[in-house]
Amino acid sequence: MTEIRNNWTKEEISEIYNSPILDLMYRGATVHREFHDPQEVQVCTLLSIKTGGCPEDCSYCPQAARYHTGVKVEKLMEVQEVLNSALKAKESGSTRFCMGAAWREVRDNRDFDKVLDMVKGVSTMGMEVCCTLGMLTPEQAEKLKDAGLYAYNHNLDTSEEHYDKIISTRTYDDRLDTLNHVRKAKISVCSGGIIGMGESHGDRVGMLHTLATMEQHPESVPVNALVPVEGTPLEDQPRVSIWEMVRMIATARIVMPKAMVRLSAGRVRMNTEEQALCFLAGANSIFAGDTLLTTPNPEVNADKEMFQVLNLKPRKSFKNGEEAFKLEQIPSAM
Ligand code: SAM
Ligand code: DTB
Ligand code: SF4
Repeated sequence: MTEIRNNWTKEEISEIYNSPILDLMYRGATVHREFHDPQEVQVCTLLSIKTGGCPEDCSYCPQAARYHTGVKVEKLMEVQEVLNSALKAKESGSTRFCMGAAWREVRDNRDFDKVLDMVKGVSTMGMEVCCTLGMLTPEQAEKLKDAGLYAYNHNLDTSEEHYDKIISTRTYDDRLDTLNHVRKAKISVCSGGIIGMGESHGDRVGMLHTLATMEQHPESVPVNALVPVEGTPLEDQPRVSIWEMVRMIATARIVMPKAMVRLSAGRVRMNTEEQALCFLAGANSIFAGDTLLTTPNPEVNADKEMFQVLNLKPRKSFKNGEEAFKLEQIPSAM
């Protein structure tokens, strides 16, 4: 029986990450089978509710106002438009709907009130509703929780050491603070990162170490491969090999056995065989739909075919319902 540990050392995680690839995949697959149904993959949909014009300088991001990327700046979408999209996502089989805004932080204004209405609306549709809106105060986290928010995405993106080479307009501690506010508001935590931004293997291990030594692991860990976008400082980064993606996924699975490990950005450059390796290693979620937030994603039909070929079935929503309940019971999260 594998125990859930929060006392991993960097050396232990590094040893796992650097183990022979077939051993690593086998171990990831084994832990995966102990905690999850390996045939199940959760299908999620992303919607960019507020696109572009962001004041931050994240070097990977096509939505930062300071880079010339061709992303058109748009104001916050209307509530009804968002609810229509959510309904379509549900009808096409998604069980989690994530709304993203190109904001540095949430401000207490009419736009936030609209987002609260969007959250209320989507949560009544029976999907897991997630938001990614930048930094939050404890009070804003509470308001989102009261509106019915199930999960909040806020990625660490990379290691603490590499962070200031990627982003200068906020700190790693800012990121951790928001994650704490989310946890305290009893919202499910979604936090992961991106590989392929010039980081070392040690940086990848460092990021996983930060996540895996949190008092409570994030319930959801997205692993993104950089989608290099013309006009961003990282436009010329070489593509990461599939083996690096597999290493990252298997290590995340082994050190955070219960988490949903999400094969996120970068699938558009992977074939079915490569994605199969990721599922084998422990990934159990994808984003479906022709676009992620602003960049392309595999066609819905191609994903349907992949599910058939790999005998995968979409996972139902709220299978971690009991986890959400447990969150209420943790005194330190009060
Ligand atoms: N503005 C909010 C924030 O930064 O937290 C929410 C939206 S932001 C676009 C959400 C996440 O998308 C980022 O944390 C990053 O991990 C991921 N992302 C953005 N651009 C990406 C890219 N080109 N390739 C891979 N992942 C990317
Ligand atoms: C995450 O880790 N990946 C998703 C979701 N969380 C919000 C976003 C990927 C965005 C890729 C770049 C784009 O499409 O703009
Ligand atoms: Fe803004 Fe988020 Fe993009 Fe950074 S990742 S530039 S905060 S939208």
